Amino acid sequence: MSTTENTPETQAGICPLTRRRFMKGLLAAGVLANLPCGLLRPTRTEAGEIVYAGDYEIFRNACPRNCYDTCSIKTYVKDGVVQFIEGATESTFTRGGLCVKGYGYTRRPYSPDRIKYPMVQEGRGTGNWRRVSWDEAMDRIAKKILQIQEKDGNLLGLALSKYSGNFGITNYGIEGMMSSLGYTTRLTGTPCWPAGIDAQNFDMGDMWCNDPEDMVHARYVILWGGNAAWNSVHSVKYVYEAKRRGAKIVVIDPIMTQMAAKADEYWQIRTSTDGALALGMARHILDNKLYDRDWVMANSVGFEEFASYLRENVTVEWAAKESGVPATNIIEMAEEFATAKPATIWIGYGLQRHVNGGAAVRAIDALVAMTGNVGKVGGGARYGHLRTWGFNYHALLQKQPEGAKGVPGKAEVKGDFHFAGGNDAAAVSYSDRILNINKTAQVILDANDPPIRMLWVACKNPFSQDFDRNKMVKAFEKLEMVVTVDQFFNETVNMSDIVLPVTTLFEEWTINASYWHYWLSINERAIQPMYETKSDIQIAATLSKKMNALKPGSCTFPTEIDSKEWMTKEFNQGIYDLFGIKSWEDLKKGPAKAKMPSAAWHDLKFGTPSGKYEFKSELAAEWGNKALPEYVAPREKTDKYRVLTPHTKFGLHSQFINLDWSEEFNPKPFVYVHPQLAAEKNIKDGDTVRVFNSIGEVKTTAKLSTVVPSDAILMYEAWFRNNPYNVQNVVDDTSSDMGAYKTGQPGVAIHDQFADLAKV
Ligand SMILES: Nc1nc2c(c(=O)[nH]1)N[C@H]1C(S)=C(S)[C@@H](COP(=O)(O)OP(=O)(O)OC[C@H]3O[C@@H](n4cnc5c(=O)[nH]c(N)nc54)[C@H](O)[C@@H]3O)O[C@H]1N2
Ligand SMILES: Nc1nc2c(c(=O)[nH]1)N[C@H]1C(S)=C(S)[C@@H](COP(=O)(O)OP(=O)(O)OC[C@H]3O[C@@H](n4cnc5c(=O)[nH]c(N)nc54)[C@H](O)[C@@H]3O)O[C@H]1N2
Ligand code: SF4
Ligand SMILES: [Mo]
Repeated sequence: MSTTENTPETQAGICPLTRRRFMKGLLAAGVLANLPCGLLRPTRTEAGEIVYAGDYEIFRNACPRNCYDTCSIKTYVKDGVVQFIEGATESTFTRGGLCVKGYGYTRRPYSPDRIKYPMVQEGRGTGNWRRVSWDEAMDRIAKKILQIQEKDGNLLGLALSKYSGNFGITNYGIEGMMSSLGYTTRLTGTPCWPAGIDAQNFDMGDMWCNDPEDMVHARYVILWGGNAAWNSVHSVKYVYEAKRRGAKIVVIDPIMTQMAAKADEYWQIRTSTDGALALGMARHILDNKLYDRDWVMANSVGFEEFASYLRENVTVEWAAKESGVPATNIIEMAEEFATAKPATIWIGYGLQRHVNGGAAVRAIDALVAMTGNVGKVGGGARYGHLRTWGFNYHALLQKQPEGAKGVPGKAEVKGDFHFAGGNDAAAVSYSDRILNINKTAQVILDANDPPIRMLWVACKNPFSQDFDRNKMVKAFEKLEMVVTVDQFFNETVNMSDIVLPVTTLFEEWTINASYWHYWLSINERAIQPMYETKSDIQIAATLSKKMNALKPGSCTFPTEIDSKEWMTKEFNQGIYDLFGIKSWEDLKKGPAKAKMPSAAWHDLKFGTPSGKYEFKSELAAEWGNKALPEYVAPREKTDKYRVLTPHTKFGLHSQFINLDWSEEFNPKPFVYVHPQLAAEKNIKDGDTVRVFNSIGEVKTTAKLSTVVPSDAILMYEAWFRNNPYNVQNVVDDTSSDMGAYKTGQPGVAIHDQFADLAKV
């Protein structure tokens, strides 16, 4: 391993080039508008391929973040060092470009802040870190696991907190590692999109979206509760192309987002009232016979009951009053949507993070279905899909050691293992203890039989991304040992006893599929792992070696693994056929696109119990919801103003913003306040303010802005490395209405939060 040649010091020679490439990326991303371009002087071949002068080895990578776009990346390496990267041109989706965050990747492996070695902290939060060998780190960890086993007679005292830090398929080996140790406690579910997933499953029998590339064929596009201009930058070109071809673009969001600014029409809806707006539109469409009667008759059940519900309970005036969108505009939008063929709605994830979020998604789905837009090219209720994720999950599926005990009874695997944590369905007598990831702090505090003694954190930053931070502090106090596997010293690492350094995307093999577009990429090892970093599956193998040395048979995970081979073991004939490739090696030439029709539900064979689109879903009722897509009222206010904490342009959750390169153009966080609200509170632009409620407070700088409604406070979720800013101080763990059916746990009402604010 040539780690000695591959350090920030040896980087010095190439740094300016890497940096220029980054700046150029920023230019492309529109971040730096006035810098002179052409610094790299690339040339184009006749085929249009961009080539750079010099001798580079080119590798295939993929952005493994939890991002719609899952970009295919081409990585240029010289002397074992990443020089620069670009979006792969072979993917018509990535189309040669990355985002402002992605262009910062070249800094990530070489950042001086990176966690380089295993380290032990004497006293959580003290910063008193000491470098230790892998052997010592593993020895401490393995002995603790064996001690728990000894004390409790099982390993339910060992819990895993893992979510979306890296969505590479082989990273399901983290869940695999837990299974290989025994029956453990799993924090399952997803904070991200579960209410919408259940909603789409109740309506259609699965979550399945049209190819985003076919949005160009839409004649009318509603972007409802999503900010694609920041959160799925590569999709926006299809929105623009649809517009160029004559489509009308409408955005519905309480915040006037960047996406709203680019639309033809923007409606600043009252937060959490989307169900009312959708139902109001549906009522008008029904009354004016603008629905697609043939489609509804042939392909759905329960439409008559839905129509009765609308006639008896919904009027356009009521919808206007609830949502704040004027009745004349609801009528206009309903008529335009119903008569444009095809019309589509992109349902954002922000929309469903509410106590009535699943119900709202069902009402929006109903609008798309009743106008006959489901199953059509350029149509669809677009939310997400997992149709290209049919891997072997070889890394995930590990057996428990002989004689392992857990929760008595056969594992009841609710939902999809993508969300449910991969517990072993074949388990006969015992199962894992399954707890709700969206209530991580609470379930740690509540679990007593046995208590959670040890927490393994990987691909997850609970202090930054989970809810009710002050409760999380208390929960961590109850833990006897916390091990975090990460790249940077974030707040969760600071609250751990042991940290293990993990590889970046350039340093390990894996595969990346998208939950949005239809492309598949392999991720090659482009450089050797820096310092003493290891990937999560290599860490699992190292742990297994130690466990078995201390107590033979105590861990079934292989003790030596070849990561490249493990990547290849995830492929099967189904994947090859779907992507039209003969072998995974074909992906070395570039990403491949699934050979699927672009329209989800194109054959109109739905996955519901009736096989049809279900306006009325008994399954929804069984899971504690209304059978019809009825309106569910918003959460009662718990404080003066609503707090919105959506995603930022500059970071992906707690990732990217901490990099020194990013700090240059996004140095600090703000709370965005409407001038009217600011005036009431005597707050001026630039003042330090306190946003506070019953669970905590956030102190930061006010920025006055009319993009925010006057009854709401906006703070983007983020982690700044030199700033205690953390929105989870004021975001509690209230559940959303749906999610339990497919993901095992209800979602979380991230945007149903309230607080007051005051000048400091
Ligand atoms: N207030 C508020 N809270 C939210 C949201 C919101 O909108 N507002 N959004 C929610 C949503 S949608 C989501 S998806 C979640 C996301 O929550 P998380 O999944 O926790 O998000 P990330 O910050 O992307 O990643 C977590 C950690 O993984 C680490 N990591 C990266 N690569 C690897 C790797 O290969 N191995 C290991 N072991 N670690 C790695 C990163 O450095 C980071 O510290 O947050 C949720 N929380
Ligand atoms: N740059 C960047 N890109 C990302 C991410 C990131 O953190 N940064 N995160 C990735 C992940 S994990 C996810 S889940 C997606 C999220 O993608 P999106 O769903 O697009 O993003 P969010 O920021 O969660 O929420 C989008 C919008 O929902 C709005 N919203 C909140 N409540 C309501 C409501 O009641 N009604 C309506 N109509 N709108 C509402 C918010 O104001 C916000 O503008 O993006 C992915 N891409
Ligand atoms: S964060 Fe999203 S848009 Fe940016 S490089 Fe990664 S996948 Fe692409
Ligand atoms: Mo997410």
